[in-house]
Amino acid sequence: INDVDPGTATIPLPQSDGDERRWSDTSAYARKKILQSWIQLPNGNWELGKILSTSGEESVISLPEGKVIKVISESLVPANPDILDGVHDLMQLSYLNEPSVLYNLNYRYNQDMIYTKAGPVLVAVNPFKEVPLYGNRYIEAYRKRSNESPHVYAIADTAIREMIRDEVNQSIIISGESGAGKTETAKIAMQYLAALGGGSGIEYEILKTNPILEAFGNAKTLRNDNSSRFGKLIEIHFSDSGKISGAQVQTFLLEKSRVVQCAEGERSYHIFYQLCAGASSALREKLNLASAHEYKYLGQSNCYSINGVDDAERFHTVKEALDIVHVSKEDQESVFAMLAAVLWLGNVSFTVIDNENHVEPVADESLATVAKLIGCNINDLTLTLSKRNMRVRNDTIVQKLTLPQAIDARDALAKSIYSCLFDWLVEQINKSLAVGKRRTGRSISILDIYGFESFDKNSFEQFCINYANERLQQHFNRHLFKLEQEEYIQDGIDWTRVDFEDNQDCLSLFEKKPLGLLSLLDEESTFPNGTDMTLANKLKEHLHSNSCFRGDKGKLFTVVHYAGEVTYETTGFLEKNRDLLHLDSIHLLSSCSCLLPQAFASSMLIQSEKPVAGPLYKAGGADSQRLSVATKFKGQLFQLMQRLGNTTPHFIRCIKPNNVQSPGLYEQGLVLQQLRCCGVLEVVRISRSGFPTRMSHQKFSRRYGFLLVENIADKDPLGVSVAILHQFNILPEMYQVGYTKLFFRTGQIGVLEDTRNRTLHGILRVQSSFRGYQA
Ligand code: AOV
Ligand code: MG
Repeated sequence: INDVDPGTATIPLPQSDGDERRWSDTSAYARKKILQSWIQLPNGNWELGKILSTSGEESVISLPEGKVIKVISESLVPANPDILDGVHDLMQLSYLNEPSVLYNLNYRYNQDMIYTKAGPVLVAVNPFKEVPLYGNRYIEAYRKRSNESPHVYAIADTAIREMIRDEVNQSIIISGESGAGKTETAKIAMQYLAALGGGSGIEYEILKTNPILEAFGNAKTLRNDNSSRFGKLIEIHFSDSGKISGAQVQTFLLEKSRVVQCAEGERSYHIFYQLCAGASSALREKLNLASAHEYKYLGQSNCYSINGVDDAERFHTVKEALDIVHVSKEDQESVFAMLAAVLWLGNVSFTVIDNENHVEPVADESLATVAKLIGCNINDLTLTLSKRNMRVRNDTIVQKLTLPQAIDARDALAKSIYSCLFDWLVEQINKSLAVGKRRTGRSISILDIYGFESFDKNSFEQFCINYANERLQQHFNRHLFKLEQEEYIQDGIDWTRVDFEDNQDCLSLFEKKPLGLLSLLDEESTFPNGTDMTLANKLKEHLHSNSCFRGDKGKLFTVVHYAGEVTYETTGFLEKNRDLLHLDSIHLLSSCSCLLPQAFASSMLIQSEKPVAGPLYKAGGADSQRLSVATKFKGQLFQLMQRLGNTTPHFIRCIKPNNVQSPGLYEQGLVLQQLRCCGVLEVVRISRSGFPTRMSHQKFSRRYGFLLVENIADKDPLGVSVAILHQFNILPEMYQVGYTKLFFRTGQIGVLEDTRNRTLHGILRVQSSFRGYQA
């Protein structure tokens, strides 16, 4: 919310009622002053036209290419005077409508001004190229507050100041669709905080967590060449003196399935390709490492490289970063060995051993290498991949595996190894970052999760990712609408609470018990005979009347998310939700001689602590000792929201201007859809329909007091303020007097500011500073 900035407030605004979107909303007075209007072209895009004449029903408009058209006046969407082109804050727009917002963002985007404020929210439009906005010179300028252009740096700076001033922990919450720029934005915020320094190089270590976590947790998807496949909250701790004293990383639900399977044109985790491309010949020999093309897990998606990315070079960056966060060379080598083991595991093939189609792994190089790398007996590995021990009451039954079962067992093992490794790395990072062991000071947390995703085919991963985004959206809504209104109430102004539209219905669809998506999914996951089809049917049976749900044919169902509809296919849902790891695999992982048992113990504690009979997720539900993936995730998200709830949030909304990751391409429709679903316009609207301009009584009386004709010598700031308001005939509905501040509707202060300037310049009638506009 901006205090009045003398540089921008001199605009003689066509007086609006505060919230004009359409022609019909404007007053007759305002209409005469509107010179330009937005015209929607058949392709949906908006174009700016000059209003040549308007006579009641019809208006004549000239379009840029010289075309003159007639339109129904009612369809005109008022455009802002040119002087408002590219304002820093959307709240400054006289006419707040979709085309005006789109235009403003585009105008700035074309000049590499990718950041714009939307009231309290920072909007960041992904430039898909390097923009000259970062680095020490900029950091310094924002630190000194000599650069007022909206920026992530400014947000980080405000967070620091508010943390110190209010003694409250802060959070920077970054959201937006996949590929919109969240992870880059998070890094830019970290860069600013790190520049504060800490001592003992801790700030440097914090920055180095990025290449590590990205190598192991990011991958190329169809939406983003560097897509985060996990959620991340990094909490940066500060000492009382405002220096960085340490940090802690928390991660959420890594997409494990990518290790064994990914879609055409996508890649598995970067680190696999980096290892294959960058390992020294000594390491290659030690790990019996082949090239990426020789591994089946990497080969199935037909994509090995990313434009402009040198995997070998990245590998060295990752190794250096591991050095910096104190992962020993030995441990690094063990990590690489585990990665190689995963790759070789994917090459293990099976052969039929009897006439009931039972299989056994082929005793080839792949199998031998896996056993060697993870440090287990080759027979144990063979058994794990061909038989399953099941305990039924007090007996142990040995079940031989068929080919699909054996492949599942193999893939489950690969996924577990990888996810243990990931958790282990995070643990090592945290050990290294926990420098200031006593956490007495305050913290700033930066949240960067995977963005909302909608592909042609959406599975369990998208289901979880989009659910997380739904939660985050609620946090955003509640906070912005609540916060705004609380300030009014605190200052005692007359304000009728505005209820806001939130996404509670969609969240309830997920969370309601017992008939919500998550509960039904869990229930079906406990049925041994549950299949993807029975799950789909169950969802449709119980949820068909929910307005956020639609049952489609077969295994398909659609959820109406805040960001749009997504159709999910239940294939693999049950298996991924159960995330079954058989007893045999658990034994194998906890007994081999590598870093896995240690990693396994910490990351899979819940499972290994109480070995459960047979499939871990037991029929009956009641005595399932292990939480399903979705339920665990839900718990994590609740915890996260609680943690964030105790902080002062700063929101950044990343916007993706095109779907092809190209610079300079701004697709109106795509941007608009994101602005709409993120509620950006609504935030501005709520902020505007309220009283977005605030000024303390003191400041107001100082600034405009000299304009008064009456004697004010004996008046206090409040008295002076009221006198000013009267002298200038500011309509009572246009302002509110609070206990400490004056609150104004949009544009009101402009009149005063204008008079002040004219008086200061000694002229009564300034030439209007903007083109073509008659004052
Ligand atoms: P995401 O985090 O929002 O997607 P990223 O932060 O990975 O998106 O951004 C995607 C790509 O956009 C980056 O790899 C950069 O090429 C480019 N980019 C984003 N922000 C900037 C910037 N400020 N300057 C230059 N390039 C930028 V996902 O993780 O997929 O939801 O799950
Ligand atoms: Mg990301």
